Amino acid sequence: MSQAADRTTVGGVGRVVVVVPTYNEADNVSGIVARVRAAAPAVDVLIADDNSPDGTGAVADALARTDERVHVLHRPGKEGLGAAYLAGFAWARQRGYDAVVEMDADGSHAPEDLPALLAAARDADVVIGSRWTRGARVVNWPLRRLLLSRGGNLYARLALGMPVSDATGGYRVYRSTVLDAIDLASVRSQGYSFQVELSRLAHRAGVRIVEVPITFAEREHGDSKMSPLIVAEALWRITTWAVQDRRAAVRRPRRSGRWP
Ligand SMILES: Nc1nc2c(ncn2[C@@H]2O[C@H](COP(=O)(O)OP(=O)(O)OP(=O)(O)O)[C@@H](O)[C@H]2O)c(=O)[nH]1
Ligand SMILES: [Mg+2]
Repeated sequence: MSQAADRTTVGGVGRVVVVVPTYNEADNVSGIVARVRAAAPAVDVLIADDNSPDGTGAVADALARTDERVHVLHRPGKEGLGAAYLAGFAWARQRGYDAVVEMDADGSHAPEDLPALLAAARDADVVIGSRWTRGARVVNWPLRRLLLSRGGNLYARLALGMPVSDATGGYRVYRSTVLDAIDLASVRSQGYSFQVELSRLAHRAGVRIVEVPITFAEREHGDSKMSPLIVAEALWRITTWAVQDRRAAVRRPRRSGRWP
């Protein structure tokens, strides 16, 4: 492999872009991009900004002007995390990337964990940076957020039958083949149920999903976009999918030898 190829590909994975959705992250975006570029120099970065009123888009443009590996997708207005990621995935697929990483801008997902996620992606189709697997750490999270995440994940796992400990987590690697295999046009989630919906679609597609422990830290700057509406959307969608799955299971013919 030539030196130029070495600088633009991740061994065993290929060309990788980290999609960072932003809404009012002007105080965070420069730091997170610098940390990504230092931790994983071979990856590109795409900031998907929803016309943040605090000027995040202009900060992102300034970063892109000084680093050709940094790109910006300006979207007209706030449409939620799911829509921003779908636009970022489409951007990456149009440009032939082999893998797409999801990462929050607020520092909760440590870029320093990225090499471990990318290493796991050599033998997996989806890698989930997990808060709830052995070796993971959650730092500075208030009790109500811990309970919400543990409870939400327990409900998602039981209701949907997925062997995933952190189905709501948003620090992930998707190989592009997975994004090609699942029907992204069917995705309706706006908030963080987007992560559960993609976990479900990947699980149903039968791809290899692995979890890697991460150190997750509470954001230091800016405001959370988490809201009761986002929690309600997740609960409602998970319940709807669970009912659909059970109905489909009832309709499927039995495989037992006792029945023709
Ligand atoms: N483009 C875009 N990004 C968003 C939107 N909503 C949230 N984000 C980004 O998605 C990431 C996660 O959002 P957070 O507000 O940190 O939500 P969270 O991590 O679930 O909640 P906290 O743990 O409280 O921080 C951050 O980088 C946000 O800026 C949106 O509507 N559009
Ligand atoms: Mg956050």
